[in-house]
Amino acid sequence: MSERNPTETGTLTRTRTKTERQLKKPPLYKVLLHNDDYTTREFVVEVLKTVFHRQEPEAIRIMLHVHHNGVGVAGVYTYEVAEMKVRTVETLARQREFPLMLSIEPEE
Ligand code: TYC
Repeated sequence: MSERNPTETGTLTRTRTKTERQLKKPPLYKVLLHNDDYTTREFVVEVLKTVFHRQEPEAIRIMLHVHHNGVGVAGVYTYEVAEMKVRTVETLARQREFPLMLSIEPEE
């Protein structure tokens, strides 16, 4: 369907077809976990399972990646969800007096 609508300035606008319409995806953000010397491996695996919905083997793999490389991706989300994940994990970590650090960065 392509209706042409003249405007006062003479510009033509056209209604977009369904395939032409931009089904815009929101920008996505990585939630990064950072290594430290005090947070236990068990706690990191637990948050990866409970907050980031990882299965145990994947949680262990991510935790070990962070332990050996200093940083790793816990999950990828919209900005608001990413922020909430970070706050939730920080709250859980501080309750246990762990210094666990997280950050958010845009996905390519
Ligand atoms: N390096 C910690 C230890 O040896 C484990 C750890 C892994 C801590 C990942 C934080 O994001 C982290 N207990």
